[in-house]
Formats: sequence, C-alpha cells, structure tokens
Amino acid sequence: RYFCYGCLFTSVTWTLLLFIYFNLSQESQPLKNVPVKGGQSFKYFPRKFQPRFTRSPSWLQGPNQHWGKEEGRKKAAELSPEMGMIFNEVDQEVRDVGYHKHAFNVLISNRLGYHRELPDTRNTKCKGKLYPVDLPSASVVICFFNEAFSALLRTLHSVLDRTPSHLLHEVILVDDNSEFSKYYFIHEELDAYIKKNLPGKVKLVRNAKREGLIRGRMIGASQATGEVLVFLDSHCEVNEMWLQPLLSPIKEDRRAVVCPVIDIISADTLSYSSSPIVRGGFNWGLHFKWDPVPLSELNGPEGATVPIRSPTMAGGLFAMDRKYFNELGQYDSGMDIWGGENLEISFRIWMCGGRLLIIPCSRVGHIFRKRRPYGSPGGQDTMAHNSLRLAHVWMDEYKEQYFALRPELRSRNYGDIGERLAVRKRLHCNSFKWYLDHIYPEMQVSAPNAKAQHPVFVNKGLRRPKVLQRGRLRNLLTSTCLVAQGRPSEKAGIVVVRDCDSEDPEQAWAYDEEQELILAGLLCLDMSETRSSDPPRLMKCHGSGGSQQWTLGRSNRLYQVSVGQCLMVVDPLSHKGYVAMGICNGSKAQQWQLED
Ligand code: LR7
Ligand code: MN
Repeated sequence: RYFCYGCLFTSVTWTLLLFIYFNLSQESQPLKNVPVKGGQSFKYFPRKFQPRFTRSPSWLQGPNQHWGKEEGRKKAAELSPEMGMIFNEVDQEVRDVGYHKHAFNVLISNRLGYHRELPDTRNTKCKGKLYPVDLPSASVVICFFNEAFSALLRTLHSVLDRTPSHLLHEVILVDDNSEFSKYYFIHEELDAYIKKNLPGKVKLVRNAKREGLIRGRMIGASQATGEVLVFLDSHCEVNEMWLQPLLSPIKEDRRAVVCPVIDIISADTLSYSSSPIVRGGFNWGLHFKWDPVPLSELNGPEGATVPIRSPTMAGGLFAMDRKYFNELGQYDSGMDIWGGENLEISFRIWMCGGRLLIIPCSRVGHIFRKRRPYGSPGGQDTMAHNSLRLAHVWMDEYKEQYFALRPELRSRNYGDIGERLAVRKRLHCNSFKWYLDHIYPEMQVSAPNAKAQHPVFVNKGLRRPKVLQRGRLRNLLTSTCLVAQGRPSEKAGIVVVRDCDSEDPEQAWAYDEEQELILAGLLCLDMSETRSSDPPRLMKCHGSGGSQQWTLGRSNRLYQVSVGQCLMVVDPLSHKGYVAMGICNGSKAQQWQLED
C-alpha cells in the first residue's frame, strides 16, 4: 500500500489556512456586532472597510486627509461646523466606532490633532494677576482606560505647551490596562511616541490589571516626586496660565486643595466654551451636583477672581500638596473603577482640617459626555459599592438619608473599612454634622434632592435663542416639504416630506441663532448621536448644540453637525416621503430651501 502524500499535503495546508483565518478574524469579531444598552445591536461596516492587520492606522493619529494641521490649530471657538464632515467610509467608520467606544466625536478629535489654540475664558481681571516665581513644582497624573489616542495626546500636549517648564516636574500617565484595539489605543504605540517625541518629563506606567481610576491615581501618585500632585482626566485641555493660580494657594497653605473651573468641551463638536462659575454640592443619593455660588463667597473688590470655598469637588481635576495627599489618607483603595471617591475626598478634606477651593482664574476644559462608554469588569455597580463605603466611614447618622433613598443597599456588603476608620481617628476629624453645619448649610436634611445636574444647564436660565429665519422647508428635487410623520407631540417622531401647504402651521420651521431647527414652535430636529443610519426625528430641544445643530449652507444643503452628513430625500418617486442622512454630495435630493 502506498501513503497518499498529496492528501497529507492538502489537509495540512487546509488546517493551517483555517487556523490562520480564525486567528486573524478573531480580533475583528467582537467589533462586528456589539450589543449596546437597550438590547439593540450596533452594526459596524463590512469587513472590507476595516483596516485589518495595520498596527498603526493613519486615522488614529491626528488630522486626516481633508483637514490639515492648520485647520486643527485654529481657535476652538472658530472651528468650522463642518469639521465633522464625512467624505468616505473611513470617516464614517471613525465617527461611528468613535461614538460607540468613546461617546464623543473622535473624527473631529483626530482632525484637531494634538495641539490647538483655545479661547481664553478667564475673567479679564485674572489676566493682570501676578504670581510668585518660586512656586512648588507639579507632578501631573493622568489615569486612563481605553482613551481615544488623539484626546489623550491633546491632553498631554496641552499640559506641555501651556506649563512653564520649571513648574512642571513630570507627567505620569497611568494606563489602566486599556484593551488592545486598533480602533482607539495601542499601548506600545503610545510608548514609542513618548520615547521618540517627549523624552524626559513624561512617564508611562501600565497597570497589570484594570484597577479603576481610584487605585489608578494612587499608583500614579506613588510614582510621583514633584511637590504638588495635579490630577486630570484623560480628555482635558488646559488653558492659558492654568497652573500658577492653582499652585499659589497651595504654597500659602499646604492644606488647601484646589480645583480649576472646568470649562466645557462639547462631545459632539469639540468646541471649547466657558463654564459659569459654580461650586460643588451633592444630593442624598450621593451624586455630585453643581450649585450656584452664594453671594457671600463672591463679594469683595476682586469679584469673581478670588478662590471660592466649595463643599465638594467634581473629582477629576484638582491639585494638592503631595505629602498632604499621603497624610490625609490618599484615597480609599477599597473603592473600585468609578464613582464616589470625589465625595469621599471632599468630606475628608473639610472634616479633617483642610480646605477645598475653586480657583476662578484657572481654566481647564473637559469633554462632557452623555454616557460613560465603559462598564466595570464584572458588571458591578461600583458607584453603589463606593458610596456605601463612604457613607459608612464618613456620614455618621446622616447615612440614613442615603438609605432612605436606597433601602436595598442597607444590607449590602461593602468590604472592610477598618483602615479608613483608622484614618478618620488618626486625623481627629470633625463629625459629618459639623461639615453640614459649617461647610454645606444649604443642604436640606430629610428632603432628598433632585437628580444630579449637568453643568451646561446651570445658569442658562430660560433664555430662548433668537430666530433668524422662518418658513417651510422645501426640498428642491421633489418640491415637497418637511413635516412630522403624524402629529408633532412631546414624543419623539420621525420626519417625512409631504405636499407643501403654506397655511399649515405644522409645516412652519424656525431656524435660530443656536442653529436649531424648530417645528411648530415646539420640537427640534434631532439626530441620534450614535447611529447616523437612523432617520432624523423631532425631539425636545436641549439647547446644547451637537445632535440638534444644523447648518443651512452653501448650495442649499442642510448639514448636521454631529453626524457630519446632509439631509436628503431617500426615494423621490415613492409616496412614503422618507428622508435620511447621507454623505454630502450637492445633489438636488439634498437641496432645501427655507421659504415663506
Ligand atoms: O476603570 C477606569 N479606569 C480609568 O483610568 C475608568 C476610568 N478611568 C479614567 C478615564 O479614562 C478618565 O480619564 O478615569 C477618568 C475619569 O473617568 P470618566 O472621564 O469616564 O468619568 P467622568 O468624567 O464622568 O468622571 C467624573 O467622576 C468620576 C467619579 O469617579 C471621577 O472623579 C472623574 O475624574 C470625574 N471627572 C471630572 O470631574 C471632570 C469633570 C466632570 C464633571 C462634573
Ligand atoms: Mn471625564
């Protein structure tokens, strides 16, 4: 009998090929159809558009083909609303995967690059202030998990660009065991970038397992050797003269813990805008919230430029003497991933002899997202776990206020808090009642507060933006008009085109200075932030741009800012009148006129 060498060769080759195929396709597998909250699936692009096997896709790294460096360097406030325009499938993929993975517009972030000018949002009186030259040196600690490369690099470069080098001792980046992904982050690449471009002051450490931002910061702090620790989130941009006003009160009093004013970087447009001056509070659900600053704090000849006492901090951005941070008990290392540590450190600072201040002359921008794009490794509610620990250590009898709102947590296990109770004892801290009486007298006991407030809406009041133009919105190809499908109501609904009727009040659109399109004086034309394949719909106006921001521009196109596409009639011959978003191409189906 003879052996079939041909058969052996064929089967070995096939096995090998199959093996290689499965291994290589593994990486893109989970990205193809990722479940999102609410049970729907998020469809990615067909595999041929996925830049497979490239370790360094060009679009992860700074501006891409249509926007050069110069465009990105322009002042944030003057950014063209078309910065997010989608030209091809790669742009589309960057945008959609970016929103899914990061909950902000990564396409625009990449196009901005790593450096940009920012509007100086300080009160003019701040600009004349002088600070001592011999301030303590700072170690900036930035902890991150799965951060978008361009956002992280812009954070880092903004610090390097805007900090006098004698004050910047070092920057410590703590990679909290970010997952390997060609879509957002490759640790080795960041390492290589730093070694090549930023030797010296920037140090990168990587956690062997995911620790969460609380232990992550403790790890960063333990490596630091500067006199002051400055913590930042990984999607910030520091503004002009940001550090000196923070260091100066610490030099005067080592027990002063200071926060900059947190300016707003829009998650949809990346535009940078000034935040009103507010201070930190909390509610009995143990959620952080912003409060107006009491007049008593703002008085004095210098007005809104002097430090403001704040009952709590938002958590991400603050500076503190390094030795004092250690003396005061760092953080509670029994807290996981995200949440609660900001109230814990705030209570601890005030109750144990320190002061927590907001410094109006120091400005740092932060990308505010509508949701957190990651969970905890085991899916636990870490906010509840962490809040429970803080309530048991710091809140004395007032923890009952929390349990009244969260009765299910009363019997829940929160681990060992012995070390934290020892900290409280060692530092001879005041009671929680003392804190409420002296630091947060505004807090209502027993009447639980409302939900946490987003800073964007604070002080915005009831001002309605000015209407610039009114009329029907007619499509130039079909000569039909954009209306609500069914009656416009408080509920979300899609829009379609129907025969124009100049008498019909439900075809009346208003275009205002915030670039909103409002139908029948009631609802705004809105695009879902995550899926540009969804049709546009009518929603309650939220007043913060992005998904409700449209430009009525060149060649009559109706361009949607956060989606990067143009509104078009889908099938001009059909009576259904469906409209959708599509890549802007100037065709008649994409031309609209706002007319009487
Ligand atoms: O497992 C994780 N590991 C991390 O390193 C989870 C997160 N992180 C990093 C993350 O990459 C980011 O740099 O930790 C940082 C904060 O996480 P975000 O940006 O997802 O959270 P956030 O901005 O909603 O968080 C606010 O509340 C948190 C409570 O734990 C922290 O205190 C954040 O620092 C804080 N951010 C701010 O205060 C910025 C202003 C926001 C407001 C109000
Ligand atoms: Mn953040």
